Amino acid sequence: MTPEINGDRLLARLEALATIGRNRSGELTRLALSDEDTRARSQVMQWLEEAGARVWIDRIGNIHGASSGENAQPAVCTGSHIDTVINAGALDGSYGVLAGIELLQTLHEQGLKPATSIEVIVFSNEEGVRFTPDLLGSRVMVKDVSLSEALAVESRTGEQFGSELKRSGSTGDVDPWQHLPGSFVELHIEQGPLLEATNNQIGIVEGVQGHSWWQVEVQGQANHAGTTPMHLRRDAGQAAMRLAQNLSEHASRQSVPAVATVGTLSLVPGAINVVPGQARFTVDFRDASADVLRQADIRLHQEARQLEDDGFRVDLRSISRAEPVFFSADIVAAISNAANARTLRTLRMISGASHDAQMISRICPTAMIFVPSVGGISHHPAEATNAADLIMGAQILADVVWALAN
Ligand code: HGY
Ligand code: MN
Ligand code: MN
Ligand code: MN
Repeated sequence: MTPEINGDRLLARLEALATIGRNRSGELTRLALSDEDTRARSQVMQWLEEAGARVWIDRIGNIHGASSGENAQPAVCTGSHIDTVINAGALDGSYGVLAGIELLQTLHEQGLKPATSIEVIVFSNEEGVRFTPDLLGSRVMVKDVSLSEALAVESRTGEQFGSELKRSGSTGDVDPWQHLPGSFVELHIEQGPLLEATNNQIGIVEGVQGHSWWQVEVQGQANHAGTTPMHLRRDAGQAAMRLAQNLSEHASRQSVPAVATVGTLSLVPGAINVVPGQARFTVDFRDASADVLRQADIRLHQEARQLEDDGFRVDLRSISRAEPVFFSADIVAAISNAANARTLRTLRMISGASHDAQMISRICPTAMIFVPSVGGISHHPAEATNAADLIMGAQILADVVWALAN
């Protein structure tokens, strides 16, 4: 028998979690290990305890909550993250975490014990906004990044990840790789338009596209904006915008899902009447093909060389990279079976966003479940999913995890 989750409790908790980190103007921001994230972490640990889970934190700050099973097999794991981007929506990450906790709580209340234990993992610093690279908790778990490297990562304002972990009281003494999942299923909102556009209820995610993130610095010559003739300028702002435009056009000429985004840009000194002497910006490339992703990197280097030929100095620094992954056919089949059993309309798809599941898939059979995003909006306050879809997605997660654990 599959346990039936309590959808109303899930919705109420999503709402409660979304009040943590909301400022007076109504904006929700919980950057990794900020005071807001720290408060949300305590709340989530409290809910895990209420769900009867054994709760611990590992040395990179991932929170674990496990319900013990009859056997000693590695746990069937689920989970996601509760850190957010700036001015975020309420669902990205939080939904998967709270749906996992809802399953544990349901089992606890109904006195159901799985054969293999079921565990919820709340990964630290998934978003990578305050501390780059992203997916830090899962990267350390699978040894994509070493623990010491991760603890030494610094934010743009100079705080160290390790010190912030201590400050937030989030340091555990278990190595993240000491206790690994036997399988992993992550539930998430789609964050894109496909499910809604095709009128489907559940996305069966077969893989995640890769990403390559860069920090770029263009050095020109600052000068007086009124007196410096156009042909005598070395305007770093103009150069950066030209480069950004070329990357964007290049991505547009590739086939979907190739994308290129310049999401941050700052000009130095940053004054209305000064030709910018320096431009700093980030580039986010994504593609489902490792080859196309590499081509995008090469393109960036070619564009940088072109600017250098024009008299600028360009510095390129790779700040995060993840290769495209393809998920386990077995877990994908388990999701498909669960959705079919409830006669839901499903779509097989590749995730455009990054997720901890793409790291965890290196060490155990993994796949993801998506629910529709209204208007395809995410990383934005308007991020939304219909209540019925949220509840159904969480029930499918429960069905799949329960099936895998028994
Ligand atoms: O940026 C991403 O794809 C994710 O939301 N971390
Ligand atoms: Mn996100
Ligand atoms: Mn997310
Ligand atoms: Mn002057």
